Amino acid sequence: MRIEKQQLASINEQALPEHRESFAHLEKVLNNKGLQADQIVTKLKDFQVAVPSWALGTGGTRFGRFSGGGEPATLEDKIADVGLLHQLSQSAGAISLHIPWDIPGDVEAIKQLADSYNLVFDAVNSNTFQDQADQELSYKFGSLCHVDQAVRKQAVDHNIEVIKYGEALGSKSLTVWLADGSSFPGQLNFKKAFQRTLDSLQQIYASLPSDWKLFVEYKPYEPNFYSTVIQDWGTSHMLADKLGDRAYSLVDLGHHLPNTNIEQIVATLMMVGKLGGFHFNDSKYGDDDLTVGALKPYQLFLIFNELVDGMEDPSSSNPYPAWMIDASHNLKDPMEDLLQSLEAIRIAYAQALLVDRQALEEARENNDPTLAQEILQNAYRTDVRPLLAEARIQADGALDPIGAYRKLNVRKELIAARGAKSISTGL
Ligand SMILES: [Mn+2]
Repeated sequence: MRIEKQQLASINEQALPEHRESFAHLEKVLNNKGLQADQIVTKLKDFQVAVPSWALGTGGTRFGRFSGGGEPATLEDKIADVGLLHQLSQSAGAISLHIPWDIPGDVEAIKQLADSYNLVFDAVNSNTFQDQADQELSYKFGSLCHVDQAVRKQAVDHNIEVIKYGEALGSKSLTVWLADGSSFPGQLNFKKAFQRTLDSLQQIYASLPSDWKLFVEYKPYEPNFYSTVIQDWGTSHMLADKLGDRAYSLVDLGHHLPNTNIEQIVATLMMVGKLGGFHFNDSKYGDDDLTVGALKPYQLFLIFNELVDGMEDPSSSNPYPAWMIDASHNLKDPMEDLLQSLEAIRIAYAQALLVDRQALEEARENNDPTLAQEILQNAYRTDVRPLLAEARIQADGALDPIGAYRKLNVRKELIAARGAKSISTGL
């Protein structure tokens, strides 16, 4: 399904006068603070977040999965769904593929299809956390860390194959997330497991094209419940540091123990130029993979405050990070959920752009925590949604993406085209 430009324009028309009014008001408020609304709108238009190919279907839990209708069963359908999200939000201009769930058959046709929706291919993701039907050796006891050299080789070869698919599509990075670890004390030799993982990653890194980056993701627990080989940002950083200049850590919001100070991790990694990518989601307990901003929008703002600080620091050698939503939805329409996540990410980004960094630094130098809090919360408590809406309007998107999605009966149309029982590959 493709939405005609005219359809969106007529849906937008009704709410346009109200938007113009609230944008003009906000523009004035920001102006009084010495901020240019149009500059922030431009930054918002440039801020694109990748949608992973596995997020378009209804997610499940280990207790079951309640599929919705009209799910994309093929890579072509998934690209079409991300295309719709991008058309509505003008902020989902990239797709991140998971191999082997989404192996491109006809690469040229896939590239053309993505291009027709103005989508590029972001990081490719390997999968050595589950066994595939045609797989020779099992990953039950790990992949890159496995005690058996043959299993490690199979996992390394898989990652190299994923790089090849990514190269054909124009991707420039590989994300490695490992489930490797142990569920019982004594099961694994921690030191040997780390060394074997490093050795395997070094082999993958050696196959990385010269203009590519390797992202090492970390996670404290699950699916293993006693130890994870790459358990935290420090371990991920040790590996990235040993691998070389093109290896980076990747921060996934849900991959921390409760109440971890993620913004501090972000600041520290950017300080040493080693934050490569970022996965957005939200959680209350663990890797809940809930809608971004659903639970902790202030934490998201504090994280963006550090991200913006790192990105705007002229002395920082950190590359522009790769942004991706990494969430799974078992109740909502996945498309609506992704639209909510895209909005929450950009709200936090826009709020972080409002922070008066000079005044904040002065407050810090003066040991004035009260003023520092005022500065941060003044930015956080500003309703920046008219800036986001303006960015969308200027880019021919929807004034109200979810409203437009519902008015256009997108899900109903997708069910009509794909059936009520189509099931998406993935989690
Ligand atoms: Mn992730």
